[in-house]
Amino acid sequence: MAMQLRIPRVEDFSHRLRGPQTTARVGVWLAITFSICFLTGIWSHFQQDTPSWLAIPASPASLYRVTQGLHIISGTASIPLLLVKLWSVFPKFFERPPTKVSRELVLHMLERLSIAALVGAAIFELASGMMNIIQWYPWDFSFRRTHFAVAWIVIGALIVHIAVKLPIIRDALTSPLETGEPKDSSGLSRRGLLLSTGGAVGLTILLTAGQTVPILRRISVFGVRTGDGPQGLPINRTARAAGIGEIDDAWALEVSHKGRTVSMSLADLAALPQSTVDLPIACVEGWSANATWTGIPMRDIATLVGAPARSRMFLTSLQTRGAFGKSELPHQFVEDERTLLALKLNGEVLNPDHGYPCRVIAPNRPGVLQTKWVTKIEVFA
Ligand SMILES: Nc1nc2c(c(=O)[nH]1)N[C@H]1C(S)=C(S)[C@@H](COP(=O)(O)O)O[C@H]1N2
Ligand SMILES: [Mo]
Repeated sequence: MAMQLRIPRVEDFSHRLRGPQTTARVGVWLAITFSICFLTGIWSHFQQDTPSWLAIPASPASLYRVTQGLHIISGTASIPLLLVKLWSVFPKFFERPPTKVSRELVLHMLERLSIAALVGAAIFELASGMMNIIQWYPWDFSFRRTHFAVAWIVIGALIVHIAVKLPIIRDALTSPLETGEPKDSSGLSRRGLLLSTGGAVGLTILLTAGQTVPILRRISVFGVRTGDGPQGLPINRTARAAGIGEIDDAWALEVSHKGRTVSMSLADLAALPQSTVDLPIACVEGWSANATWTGIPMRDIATLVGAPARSRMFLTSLQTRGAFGKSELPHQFVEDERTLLALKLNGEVLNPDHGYPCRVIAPNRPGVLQTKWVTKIEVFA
């Protein structure tokens, strides 16, 4: 018997659960999660790479914890939504374009192109975000810059897509959910399909939100770093992974301002007046946790070298490889009395993996800027 090979047609996929009523409703949810993800993503980018016209406030202290938690949760929740939405429109992939060169054909091609851009960019964003969370970088480009750039493609193509489909969307949302003859034997209704999709989204959230919401910690098995680390706080990168050797008595912190340099041993630092604050570490990868920190207010370090309390600082870590060994502390953070050069975590001397002998901790900062193993501070008025 000869097998007939042919490209499938739209009709070959007919399934009564597909159709605009399903697609539009899942689409509304996807538009919501993508918008949250986009806005919190732009915010995160600005917190790490602040444009000169923007001054990130030090309060509320947990702002970044909330925005970045939302970023990761809305991104993760988008995955089941995107899968169901793609399934619901999949047959359209086999739609034949108009055969004659015409205005219709041009419009058809433009519409297909914008959808290709949207789907491609959306999949790229979700996949690269997930890979960043598990710290797997099988690429050469800068994750953050690329993730940021492609986000604009997603949101631009999404706006075009919604505008083009608006009549269909409006129709689908106002027409009854259950229409059309059952075409197969599965007993699932559209309502049932939407409810299971909602269930999958809820489960995804439950399984990931625990990395930032403490009461969910136990059930969030998908959370990458929900586990405790030393001193009750997860570790982003261990001292060994950062190439930090033994800290001996020769260790000293160098603080400089206008050509004047003060060198301080750990004993010198411990002899200065100490403050204790509760502040979170909020990693860009979505995990966050509160902790109690004890150390010297950065503003006191500034005044120590004759600089005003409202100064800027450049911090240098003992870590020389990688991009995380340096950070800048804008003046509103130096001035804030909660910003510390921390020597202790949860009542104990910093564990080497948490930045011993000293690390910065400031309110409302992405974790990546809470530099560990600080060895040099340059103060600028
Ligand atoms: N020198 C240095 N500081 C660093 C890092 C690093 O890799 N090197 N990681 C940062 C990141 S991404 C986070 S989330 C926090 C985590 O702090 P913790 O490991 O003490 O929890 O440290 C930050 N400080
Ligand atoms: Mo981080």
